[in-house]
Amino acid sequence: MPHPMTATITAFERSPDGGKGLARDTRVRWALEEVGQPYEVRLVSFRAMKEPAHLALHPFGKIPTYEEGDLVLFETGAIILFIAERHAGLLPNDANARARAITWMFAALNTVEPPIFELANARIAESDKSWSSERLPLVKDRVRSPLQQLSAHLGDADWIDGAFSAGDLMMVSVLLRLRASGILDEFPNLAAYVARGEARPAYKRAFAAQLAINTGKAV
Ligand code: GTB
Repeated sequence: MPHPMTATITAFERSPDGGKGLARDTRVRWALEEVGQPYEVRLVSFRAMKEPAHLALHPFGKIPTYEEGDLVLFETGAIILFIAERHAGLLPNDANARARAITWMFAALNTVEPPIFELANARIAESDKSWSSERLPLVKDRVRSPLQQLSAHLGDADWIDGAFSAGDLMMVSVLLRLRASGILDEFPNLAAYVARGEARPAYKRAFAAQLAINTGKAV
């Protein structure tokens, strides 16, 4: 029997990536693993996501959601910030360092992720359009632009601002999606940064848990 305050998150019943860890529940699982909190998972089909029961949790009909007691959250930024503020391990104690870590979470979500999301859309949803191949180089350059600056900022540091934080967790989660495009490898220090994130035991547990759902193998 789970403890009544054990959080429940939602995830794809069957992720389109087949368990590569690219769906956004992985980053929430990772945050929960970093702070050592157990969680339950409720799997949702694409159809159920748009039905009233799920829309009552997530007004935009997406995953992941986060339920803990009476509290229901959506948006991975809000969920991970909630987890990081509630439990030790993802935000520094110093107030300014904490504010900077949160700034990097926003940078990942508002500056780095949008062009990466757009590239995924261009490659998948627009690939059959006559203008797709003409547009793609432009979309890729929009991805590269913040990465050049991020790469210069990171330099040869392990993490973005001192010790590993929720800012790194979010940034690595966002950059992961680029691997298949080859663009991540254009920035060796960012590729190594992502590999460092993936090597963390908490990430490995999160990845294994979502993979198990998509391959039907118990963790
Ligand atoms: N801004 C929201 C957040 O950060 O929580 C975005 C949530 C979101 O887009 N969720 C997606 C979803 O529910 C799943 S993660 N989509 C279903 C729908 O819109 O109907 C996006 C995603 C989906 C699939 C892959 N993949 O298979 O590679 C990768 C990422």
